[in-house]
Amino acid sequence: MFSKRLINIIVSLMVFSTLIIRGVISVTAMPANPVDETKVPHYFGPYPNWANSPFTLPDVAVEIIGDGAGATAIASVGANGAITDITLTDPGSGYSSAQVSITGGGSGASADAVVNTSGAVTSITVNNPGGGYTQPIVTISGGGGTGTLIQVGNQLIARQYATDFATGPGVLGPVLVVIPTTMPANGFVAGILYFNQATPGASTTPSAGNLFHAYILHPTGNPNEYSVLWDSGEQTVPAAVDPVGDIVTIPVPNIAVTAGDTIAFYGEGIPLDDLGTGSDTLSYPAPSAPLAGGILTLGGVDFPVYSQTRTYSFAADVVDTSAVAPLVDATATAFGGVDQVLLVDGGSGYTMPTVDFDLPDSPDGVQASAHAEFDSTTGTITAVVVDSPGSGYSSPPNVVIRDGTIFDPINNGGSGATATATLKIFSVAMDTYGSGYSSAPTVTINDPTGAGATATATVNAGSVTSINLTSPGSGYITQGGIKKFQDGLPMLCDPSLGCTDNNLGQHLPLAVPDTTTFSVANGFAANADYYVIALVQHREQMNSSLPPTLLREYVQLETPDNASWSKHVALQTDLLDGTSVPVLMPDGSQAYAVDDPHYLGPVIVSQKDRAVRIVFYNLLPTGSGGDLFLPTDSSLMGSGMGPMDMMDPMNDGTVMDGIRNPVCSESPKSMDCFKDNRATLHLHGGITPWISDGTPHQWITPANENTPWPQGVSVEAVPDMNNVPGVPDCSAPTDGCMAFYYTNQQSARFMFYHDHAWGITRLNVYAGEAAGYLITDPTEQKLVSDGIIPADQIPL
Ligand SMILES: [Cu+2]
Repeated sequence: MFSKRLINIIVSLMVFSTLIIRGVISVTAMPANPVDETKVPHYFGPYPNWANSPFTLPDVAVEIIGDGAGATAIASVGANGAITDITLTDPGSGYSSAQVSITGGGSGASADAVVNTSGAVTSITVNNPGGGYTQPIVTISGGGGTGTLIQVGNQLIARQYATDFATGPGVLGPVLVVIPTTMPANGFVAGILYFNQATPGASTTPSAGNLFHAYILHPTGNPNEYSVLWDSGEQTVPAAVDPVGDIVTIPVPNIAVTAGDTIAFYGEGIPLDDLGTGSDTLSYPAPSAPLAGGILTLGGVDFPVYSQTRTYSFAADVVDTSAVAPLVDATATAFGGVDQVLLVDGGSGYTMPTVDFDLPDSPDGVQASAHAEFDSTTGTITAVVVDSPGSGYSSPPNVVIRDGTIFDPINNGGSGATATATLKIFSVAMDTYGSGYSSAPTVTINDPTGAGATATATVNAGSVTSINLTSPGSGYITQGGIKKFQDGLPMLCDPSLGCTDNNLGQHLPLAVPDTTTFSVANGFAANADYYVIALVQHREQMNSSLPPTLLREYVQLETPDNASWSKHVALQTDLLDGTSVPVLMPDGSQAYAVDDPHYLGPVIVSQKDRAVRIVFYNLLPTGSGGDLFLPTDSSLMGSGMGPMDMMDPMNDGTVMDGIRNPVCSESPKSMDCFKDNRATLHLHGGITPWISDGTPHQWITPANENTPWPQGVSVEAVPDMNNVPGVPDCSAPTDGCMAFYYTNQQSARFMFYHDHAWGITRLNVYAGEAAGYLITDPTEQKLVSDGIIPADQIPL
């Protein structure tokens, strides 16, 4: 007899063996001895084993966090789940610092990222080859740093007046004020600042509620004339928070400025002093606000100057990049191919002219080639046509025009022809990479004759250059591994009493019998246990290292007899594509189960000499959705080709022929093939009458399946199970159900029931079509009552 614990161990071994089969174990080297902890797998030892499965969930994740973007890394895990190495897979860009976050099943690992903020120029890409180059010189400029933040304009303080008051707050007033500023030679404006004065002073109102536009102006070169580089749009001075007032910043999208540029505003709300000092320029009345991209002239008709000495609390944040330079300049050489050949002298007397160029300057360059056109009467060269420009020339190659070739010259042939070549630029090679770059410098290619070539530089500043592992930690799983013994066992339980799940949501449900339908009281010769069991396609998570696995599982259906305690689970068919659809009964109604489907359940517990009667519904998906999700060798007898009208496949001895590409392995399957969703029940080890054995030819397809062979040739109904009130009639070949009668005329034992369909039994059982089956008897009960075997029994 089997105690509950023993049954769990047996069932767990079945689960475990399935898991082992699922992962393809790859071992790079054999362990040196049974306790060699450095190799895998290492069964039953203190360390988990790994199986390289593409289906497993990742465990160790390395994330690089910082102000840049794009840096990625992966971790390697060694013995005891310690991290042995972190490899940078993408350096990313834009980082000034970075932290490394390591997450997963283990703990204690940490690492530092090294960020290169003083970069080198790594490469230069030519965007346009140009032409006509004879002495190309590459200049690399700029790119040296992030600049210095400076503030230009006036002090941001409370002043005599909180605002001009030509108009009331809320009306954009006719005042333009240009603030004198000291802009750097190179830089950009990052923000406009003003003081929001909370107390009105000598004004009628505080700053709040007034409207204005902020501007960045660029002098045109004409006296008092400016172009408008940037317009903030209409701003409303907010309510001040501080009792005196606040400095307010208006963000500016890095508008490039140079010496002479300045800032201005149109409107009111900016505090001012009118103390006979100050150098701000006030224009009043200025009837309309300047427009972005427009031109304004101070003192003109639109912006008359109002002569007063004033100072407004208005300023700008400017990033000064004029002093920025790389620590060490990078240098580079431009290489190209022959652009044109210019004939200097045509010579004379040529009969078979050839053209040769010098070898390229770069060792990986390609020699250019050309041919000459000539006047056949005078033998004078008229043109040299470039056939192939070659590459790797840093200066134009010499051009030699011969009669005949260098190896086979024409004696006393033509002479005197000379020509020169020019280059187009194909590449720029770094000679020295420099240092101290934080942004890409400008690349220019200068030449006395050529033009048009452009190039851009790439720098490595701001990239993560390496990751230093500071602590290896332990307990991590390498990505692609399966960790064993990490999940609780699914425990056997009676769903009518309640089940407790393991950490994966699993339990092993008992089937709960209907003891009244087939009973002496109902006119039958003997009492029997009756179950309605269905087969469905369902996902269940088998291990924390794996995503849910697609399975074919048995489940006990809801009937009037068990409806009082049934969990009323609306069954879903989980499809290979990740979607789910409702499971329907043959009549099209939703199928309900007493419990969720669970791998290796429902377990039937029977008693010796008391029959078990089962109505089995095949509720697998139909059509191509019913094709088995496991690889199916349809050339095996019974698993593919139907019994009639199929030609033997042609053996052409090629990878394309019918022998090697069985027609019934195609999806969707041909109508001539047996369906993959055939199924039956077979009580393994049971003494069962042949009509209920579930022989290989006693399978059935789901109702509504479109097939010439809806059921196997030896399907037989249980004679007294037709026309029983409340019991489905499974006598038709297309009803999708079958009836079974198990005698249980055997002593106590552990068995299981599983699929037996012809040609695909092995695959169906592997896919999950198996569940436990026990018989108990009085002998076993006596052993329990005598204390010989444990009293820890299956609840009955
Ligand atoms: Cu068997």
